[in-house]
Amino acid sequence: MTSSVVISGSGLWKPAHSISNEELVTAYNAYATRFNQQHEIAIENGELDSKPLSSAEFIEKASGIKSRHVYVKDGILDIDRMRPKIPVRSEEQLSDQAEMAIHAAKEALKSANKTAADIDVVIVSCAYTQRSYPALAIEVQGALGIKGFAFDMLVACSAATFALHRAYEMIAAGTAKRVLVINPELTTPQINFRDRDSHFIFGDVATAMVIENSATADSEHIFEILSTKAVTQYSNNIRSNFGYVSQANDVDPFAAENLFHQEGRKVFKEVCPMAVEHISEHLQRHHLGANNVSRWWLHQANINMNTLISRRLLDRQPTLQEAPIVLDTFANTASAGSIIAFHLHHQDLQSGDIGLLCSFGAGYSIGSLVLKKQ
Ligand code: CO8
Repeated sequence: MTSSVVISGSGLWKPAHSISNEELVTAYNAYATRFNQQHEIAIENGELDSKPLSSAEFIEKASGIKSRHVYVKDGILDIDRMRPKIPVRSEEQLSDQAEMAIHAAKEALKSANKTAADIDVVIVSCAYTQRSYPALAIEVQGALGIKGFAFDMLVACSAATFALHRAYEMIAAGTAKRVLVINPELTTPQINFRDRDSHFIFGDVATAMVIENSATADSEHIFEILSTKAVTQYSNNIRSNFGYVSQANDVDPFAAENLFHQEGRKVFKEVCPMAVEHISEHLQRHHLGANNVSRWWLHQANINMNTLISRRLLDRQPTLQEAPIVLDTFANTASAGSIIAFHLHHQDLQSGDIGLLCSFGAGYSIGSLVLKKQ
């Protein structure tokens, strides 16, 4: 039997805390109402814009999101703070994101039927890392007792799929035996909870996958990676300007313009056709049509985006079994969304079934993998 590159296990860790749309909107509206009262005269004189009120109904209709998991809830709903209160850890302690990563990594190792001794590469890939160095991946490698090498990768919402591409290439080239790809998406510290347009979008979570050669894979659910495809196209429509140069710029690194912000409608209009074209071309590479795909593990930013993309591909509305939605309870978890969808919805597939894993988001960036159940 010829060898191939496979996903042999996956893991998911979700924080114990969650916030419903109603809780989030109550806090935001209390903040906005107080702001408008405090600045009544400046608003009347046209010197300041009033803060518009948010609505739980709008959020669910526009995005499909009902609630989100958060690493730390304390502080987010406090209208005098409106950001999570994450206690600082000493340099001797495990960092927050490394801890999140390890939870997901352990589950992925278990489901792949592997131990830390079997892994020789660790990639931590996500939208943000909480420091520049030492790499979180090396911290995770050390904490798990993994030999070999480790590195971090940042590609916003496509960080997970792009890291899977690197893992696939390393296994195919024989430069690694087994790669652990982990996505600790700690998004809440970068959310502007005072911004009505984006306060509801994100949640925190960690996911992980083990990639190896089929010759060594012996887990219950094994998915061959038939191929990978990536594309990027520069856009200013989703930005986070927070960065290490802020000190030299003499700007507040946490000012609104440096936190996550986007032109959501433009993103929607521009990314959906890109994703449809990308996925069609990727499937054509294998002489497959959309109707040959049994499972769509799509990026989880907005239910209306997923509906539009899958309708254009299939010429019909897919069932929830075909194209699972997890963003209702997880919200947008940056690069982890499609991996959560895979993790929770792959066990029922039969040998030979085809699945498509795809992320799309900031950059813009799109990454996909065509998978076949063994
Ligand atoms: N409550 C009530 N009304 C609202 C609210 C609210 N919370 N927010 C906006 N409105 C209003 C608007 O002001 C507008 O009013 P008006 O018509 O009077 O101007 C009206 O509702 C409609 O607004 P929109 O047209 O903006 O509403 P949409 O239907 O487009 O929905 C969405 C907004 C949900 C943001 C939608 O556009 C969307 O999801 N777009 C796709 C965006 C996307 O996928 N972005 C990817 C971001 S993630 C990424 O790639 C980076 C990951 C990095 C991680 C970051 C961690 C922090």
